[in-house]
Amino acid sequence: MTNFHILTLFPEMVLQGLHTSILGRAVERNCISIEAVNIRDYTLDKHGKVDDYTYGGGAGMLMQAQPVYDAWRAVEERIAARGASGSRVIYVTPQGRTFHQKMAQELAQEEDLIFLCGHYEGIDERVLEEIVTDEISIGDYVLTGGELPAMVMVDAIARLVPGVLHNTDSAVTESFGDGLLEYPQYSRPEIWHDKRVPPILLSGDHAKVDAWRLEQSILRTKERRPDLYEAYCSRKA
Ligand code: 4G3
Repeated sequence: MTNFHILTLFPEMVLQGLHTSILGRAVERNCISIEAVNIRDYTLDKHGKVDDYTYGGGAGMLMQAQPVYDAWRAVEERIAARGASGSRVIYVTPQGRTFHQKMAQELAQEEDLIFLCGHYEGIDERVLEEIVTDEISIGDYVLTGGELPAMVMVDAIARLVPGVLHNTDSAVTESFGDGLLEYPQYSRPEIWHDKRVPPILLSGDHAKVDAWRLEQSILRTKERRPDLYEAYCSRKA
């Protein structure tokens, strides 16, 4: 069971996206919980403002420290009421380390995970220094907010939490579980647009099927992701 807490200015966006399909059913079955906390609810500004200009000038606005800090405190208090504390706080930012499958596996072991989604040009550095334990990016591109990256990470982590996927080994067998890309897959019909399903897959010989799939995974990885292929070869050597 992992409890995801998402600090955001757009709670509906996050909840809408994450309560759909497999993760929605996992929430209903109490395998995970997903809570979105609206940072704006914690501002002390009478007009509900959460951003301001940056000292030193330059374009754009910055999220202020106070509402972010108070929203985080409220979440930490709820977690403490259940007897847990010191939860990891992940700030979703292009300045972070790039997210990958091993990070997802490690984070899936945590009881509580707090995601902090920034907007505008980011968040006042002083509150980040006080509450953030991990700065993570989903890749080298800039988005309008941290919500989509947080949703990407929650999805990647949640599917590794025990019970979320029904097929227990699909979470490990798929791409990156062993550092290789997935092999090609086929379903009915046997012939489509003059293309046949590789005959070995119809042979019923499970050992041969497994060997073929591994070979295809290796070929694909070598072709498409030479970086992953090199790492795979080093591990095997
Ligand atoms: C903080 C994350 C947040 C600073 C966030 C922009 C892309 C990613 C934001 C900042 C984001 C990513 C919001 N865009 N690559 N936008 O994970 O400059």
